[in-house]
Amino acid sequence: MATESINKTGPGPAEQKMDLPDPTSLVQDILSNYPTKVARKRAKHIRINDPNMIVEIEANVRTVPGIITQRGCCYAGCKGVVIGPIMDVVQIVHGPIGCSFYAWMTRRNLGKAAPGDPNYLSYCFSTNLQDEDIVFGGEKKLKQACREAFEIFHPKAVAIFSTCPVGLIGDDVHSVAREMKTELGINVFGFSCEGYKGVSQSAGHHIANNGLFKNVVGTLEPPVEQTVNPFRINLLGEYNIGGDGWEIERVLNLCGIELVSTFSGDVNYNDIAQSHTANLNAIMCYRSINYMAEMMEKKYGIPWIKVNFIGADATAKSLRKIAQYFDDQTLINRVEEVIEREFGEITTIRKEITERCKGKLALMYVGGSRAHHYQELFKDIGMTSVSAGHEFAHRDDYEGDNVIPTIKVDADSRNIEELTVEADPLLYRPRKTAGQIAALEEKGLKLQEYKGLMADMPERSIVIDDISHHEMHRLIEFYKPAVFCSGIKDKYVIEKMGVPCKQLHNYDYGGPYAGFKGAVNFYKEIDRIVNSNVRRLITPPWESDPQIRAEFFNQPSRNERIAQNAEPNANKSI
Ligand code: CFM
Repeated sequence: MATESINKTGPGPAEQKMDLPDPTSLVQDILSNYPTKVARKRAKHIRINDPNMIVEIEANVRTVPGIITQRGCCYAGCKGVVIGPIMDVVQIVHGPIGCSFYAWMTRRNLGKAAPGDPNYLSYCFSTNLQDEDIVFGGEKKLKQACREAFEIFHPKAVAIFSTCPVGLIGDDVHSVAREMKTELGINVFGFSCEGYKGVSQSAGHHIANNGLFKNVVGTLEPPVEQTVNPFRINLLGEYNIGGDGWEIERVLNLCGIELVSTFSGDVNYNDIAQSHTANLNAIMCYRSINYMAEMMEKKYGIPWIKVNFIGADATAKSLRKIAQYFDDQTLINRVEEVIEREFGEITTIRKEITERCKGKLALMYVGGSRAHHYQELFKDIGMTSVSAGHEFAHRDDYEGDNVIPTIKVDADSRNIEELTVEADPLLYRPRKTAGQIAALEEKGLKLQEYKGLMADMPERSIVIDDISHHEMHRLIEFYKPAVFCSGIKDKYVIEKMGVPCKQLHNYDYGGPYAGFKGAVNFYKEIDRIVNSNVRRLITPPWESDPQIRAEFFNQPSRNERIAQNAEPNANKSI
């Protein structure tokens, strides 16, 4: 019984094809509501999918002004997403207090420091720029903030983040960081991650990757006795939202795989500083951290593989992939034992929930990787992801990384620094020989490869990049999905249409959803959501008694009413 479930990988794209209606009329309908110029632009972001013949989709370009996008800013991607979760670095936001407030515990990247170790996640450090600082410059205030933070906390490192006004007035955060580094004797580094850079938070990911790579990675050599386990890996692009990273680590540890560093959930400065000693980089969120993986491969010789720990089948597959990479029979056996044991608990509940959920439709529109990853969880319980897309992904996230050489570099991307990386004369150590890599490829494991979202989606599903509320509205009317997964900006628009919305950014305060225990949590949550009767049993107040009546514009004019003598106080002036 267990074996049967373990080997099951869910319905493949071809099996799902039959159920899906032809969405051509839907696409036409969506576009016909736009002005011609907007329709022309948006048409390039909407694709009817064919996993066997992947077509080009427009992505990572500016949102059409006036359209409500779900995207965030460059500062959000750098401070909020990638650097923010590092627990023991004091992170000073150089800017008005609003920018700091926005990034203050709004993303559920959990972190628990070891007893006695600092954890600054709950703090909000800001230079609180005022009008006079904008006029006369804010560098002095920034230096003062660094000194104050050092005096109070004595952290290992301080990171400084630029916000829009800082970029506009030209404060040089990097020269301040250099000066403070010498003065305070700790690592101080700055990020030019002004909110307006690039077209979304994606630009901030890249800037954060560059900063961590230049200033932290490779700066600490761990004692030899700490590096004896050959199966030492970094987990890249895992931010411990709702405790996901903890569940993944539990499973990895059961298999005997040691986590050197997680970029950057529940992580310390020193973990990242010694991450160059790992023997593999396993990537969860490719979008936010692929730059780091590429740079570490070039400088230190660490290969990367794409993994996905979202979904029980996907977790089993990823563990097997890691074991295959290390090519060690003991590890392979242990991984199989762990999978068998963990599935023992999952199988019954999954079967029961699949009975109630199978055949239902899910739509998901999230940031840059979850719209792909979560399809595996839905497959686990027999549901189909009929339409999905990212807010700020690039073409490689959709079409696979083989299209990277064909991506046009526009003015917005040119704005972001591309580091030139070479092999480190002392620390470069290829983890696999050319012969070993060829042997792995022969067995089906290709290193440095991500196939993207479209290859995994069924034929005739719809993929939309940087979706608008109008498009979302039409999708819901067309598919009447059982659940729509997205974020807070659109959650209540969706729910007012009578469709339950599951937030996949912060999980609506739930989670973890990764790994094996996380998968069970998600099955139960989705079962509760899609099989709840609440929406069928009540009529929402705006349907039975709308406050603004749609007939308003069809009312007779005042003169008409007077003529009809329909108004009792017709002669009274208004
Ligand atoms: Fe990567 Fe993320 Fe995501 Fe992301 Fe984000 Fe996020 Fe996200 Mo919200 S790093 S791209 S910038 S998986 S915060 S933890 S949920 S949009 S899909």
